[in-house]
Amino acid sequence: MFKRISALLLAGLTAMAVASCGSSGGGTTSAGTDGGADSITMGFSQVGAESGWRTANTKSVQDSAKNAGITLKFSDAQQKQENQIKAIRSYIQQKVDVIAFSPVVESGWDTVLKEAQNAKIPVILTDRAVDSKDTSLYKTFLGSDFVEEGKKAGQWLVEEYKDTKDPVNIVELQGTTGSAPANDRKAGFAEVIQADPKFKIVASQTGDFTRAKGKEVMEAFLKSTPDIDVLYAHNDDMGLGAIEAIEGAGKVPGKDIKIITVDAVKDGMQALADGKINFIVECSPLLGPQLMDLAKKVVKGEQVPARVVTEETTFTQEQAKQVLSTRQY
Ligand code: GYE
Repeated sequence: MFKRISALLLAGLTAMAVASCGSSGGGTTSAGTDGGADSITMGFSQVGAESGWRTANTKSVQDSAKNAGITLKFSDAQQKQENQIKAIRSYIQQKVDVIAFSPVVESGWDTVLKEAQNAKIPVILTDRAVDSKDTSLYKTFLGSDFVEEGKKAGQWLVEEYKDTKDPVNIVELQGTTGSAPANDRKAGFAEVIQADPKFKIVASQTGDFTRAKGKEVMEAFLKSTPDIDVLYAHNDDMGLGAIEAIEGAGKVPGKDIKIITVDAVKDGMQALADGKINFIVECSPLLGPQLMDLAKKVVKGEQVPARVVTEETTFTQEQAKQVLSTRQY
């Protein structure tokens, strides 16, 4: 009898704990699967839904939280820093156990990060970095090395044009202005190609990491800039938008204009396999599992590395054909 009562009591308490975990508002909330007394609540402020990369990243974070038994409070900032700051403040107010976010731009985070620190809530940066001098404001930064990605794009170009002395006119579609991937992919690429003066960036503008803006800006480039040899787009989506513009102008993408992009999402890989893109530098969005592991550790107060770099590769057209059918995102 006693055993039965205590079992019922335990079941009741567990149900209450699960309910209280999943009930508080703010963004889409999904309850964790273990829900016990030591379950963790994470507030996650996502950049937006601007690209295929971002969609895959969001899914990875949400699925991994579920698998790890972490209760996730998720919000989408629609590419606006002010929305991210609001979300972080609301997570502080709700006293979540850990805050993770992908900062849309690099600058302007010190005040809100200080607020989290004062509230003793650990912060994890995922995907994109901040330029805060005080690195004690966050526990770790998990994501790609964007400078390295830019260098890989540049190295392919140098190799591709190694037998010509003629000028190579490049147009560049930059990511979101002020974002770490836009700054770093630009810098890494420039560093490699500047070794040879035949490479000239003849136009460079932001396409905000979206397909629509990529198309619009490429249309403008095609009108204003004769003789474009190469397009370097900081992500697949802008490259895919630009392909529409190039075809609309009666040119053949991948032949008349060679195209290099970054990400390697499925649509990008399809265009690469089809010969419309020439080279893709991979940037993995599947950060969820590592993020959840790091979150568990920082909540327990364990030491974690200050920087966790994602492992990535590159793809040629032939390689894209081989892996396309097994590409997850
Ligand atoms: O490359 C782009 C996305 O921050 C690495 O953001 C991410 C970038 C990614 O919109 O497609």
